Amino acid sequence: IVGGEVATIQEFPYQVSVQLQGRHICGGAIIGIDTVLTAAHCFEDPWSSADYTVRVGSSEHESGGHVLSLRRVIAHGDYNPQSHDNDLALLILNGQLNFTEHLQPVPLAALADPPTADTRLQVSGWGFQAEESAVSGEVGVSPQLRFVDVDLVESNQCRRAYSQVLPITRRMICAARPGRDSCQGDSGGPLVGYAAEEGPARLYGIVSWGLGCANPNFPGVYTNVAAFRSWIDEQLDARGWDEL
Ligand code: 4AZ
Repeated sequence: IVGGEVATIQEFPYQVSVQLQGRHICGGAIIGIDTVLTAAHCFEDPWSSADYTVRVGSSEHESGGHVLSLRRVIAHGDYNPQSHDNDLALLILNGQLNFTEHLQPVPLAALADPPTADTRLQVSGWGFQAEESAVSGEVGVSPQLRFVDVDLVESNQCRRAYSQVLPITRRMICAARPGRDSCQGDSGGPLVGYAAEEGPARLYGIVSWGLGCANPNFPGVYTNVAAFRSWIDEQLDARGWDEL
């Protein structure tokens, strides 16, 4: 998270750290009693699901809360690592979560309620606080969860920004604000929005990709969660039958 502030887990109780062999690699969001939504690109490497865990209920990725192993990883079948299209995966946890003030699911945004310029958007994670961290490799991820406010970038504007780079599909949404962005290590984590003054956070996006971090020419690009509501429901329904 670039240009943000330290967050408590009570403020982002759906935030999880996805870990490979005990090291933070990605964020994720709790969406059900045993279900986490994250990015498919977090699972590109040829590791088995036994090598991954998630830490829930803690604002520190290295301590606190609970660590759970994965029963199953369901990456989207049409995920394209070159175009970043369909960049999402469901993680089915081994065991059920006990919801507390530190640990809560976040409701998914609906296609009928797209974000607007007025939607207050926040992205959270343990990722790099500057793009240069990626180059020097010295700073690395933040020990403490951080968050930042961003604004929706209208899709045509985002498409123009990336016109020489990659297509921005309807399955992506873009967000930016000067000096503020998600960055490496925030991937898979939640972009939530508040449609009204009061009212619950909704999960609008999953941190997916972008050229650099807080580059004024290139917004952050997020998987458009609302576009995958039926895919998510289908996976979770099918799972119910499989496991009977
Ligand atoms: C990454 O490398 C990454 N500024 C994540 C988010 C963004 C850029 C890169 C968005 O995982």
